Amino acid sequence: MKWDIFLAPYSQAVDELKIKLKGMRKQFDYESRHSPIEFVTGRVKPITSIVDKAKRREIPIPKIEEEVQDIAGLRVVCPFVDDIYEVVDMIRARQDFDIVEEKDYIEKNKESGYRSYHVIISYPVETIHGEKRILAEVQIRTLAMNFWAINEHSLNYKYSGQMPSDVTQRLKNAAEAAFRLDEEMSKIRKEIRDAQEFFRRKKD
Ligand code: 0O2
Repeated sequence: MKWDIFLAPYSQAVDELKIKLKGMRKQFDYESRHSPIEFVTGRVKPITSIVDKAKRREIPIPKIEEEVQDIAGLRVVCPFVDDIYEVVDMIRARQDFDIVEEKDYIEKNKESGYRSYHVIISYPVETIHGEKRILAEVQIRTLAMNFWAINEHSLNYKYSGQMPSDVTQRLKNAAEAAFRLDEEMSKIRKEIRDAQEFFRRKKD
């Protein structure tokens, strides 16, 4: 497998999608409107993680392209839960890629406690040999969900997937606490927005 050649279109897709999604945020700023996007990140999955995932799922190398959907990964982090659905609607309305699948781990969180909304897209990359469509995963989550997921991911790495049961339970509790924080923040959202508007006007 020539990984450099294989990964080149994924890398291009991540770069392009980062610009496009960050562009959405900027447009809200230009119009002085509350942005449902706090920040955007993106990465190409490291080769070792691609190979590990393929082994775990018994995916043969030629099928990786089709079956590992998150080689190109984008993350959109939002202040509030409602913002996630606003971002999903904006993604659905776009004409520059197609949605292949949506996974709502917010309505139904994963066993670990993980919450996020995933949109799998088919993205056309222009290459010197013509158009190549690749799959990319856009994870949309709140700041609180992101905080939880980053910490859980590090712990999983530390324990190589063999997490002690007390840590697993604490993480589940923490996931519920993060979700309650999101709910409370949503309730006082109008006050927070008014305060942000007040500071913006003062700064101008
Ligand atoms: P990494 O290291 O982030 O790249 P499926 O066949 O649909 O059940 P699949 O294809 O793995 O499984 O998709 P899924 O479950 O939607 O997960 C895709 C990615 O979402 C993961 O990639 C993680 O980034 C994130 N994710 C899913 N579940 C969890 C979780 O319990 N905790 C955390 N922290 N992140 C999660 P990778 O390849 O697993 O990992």
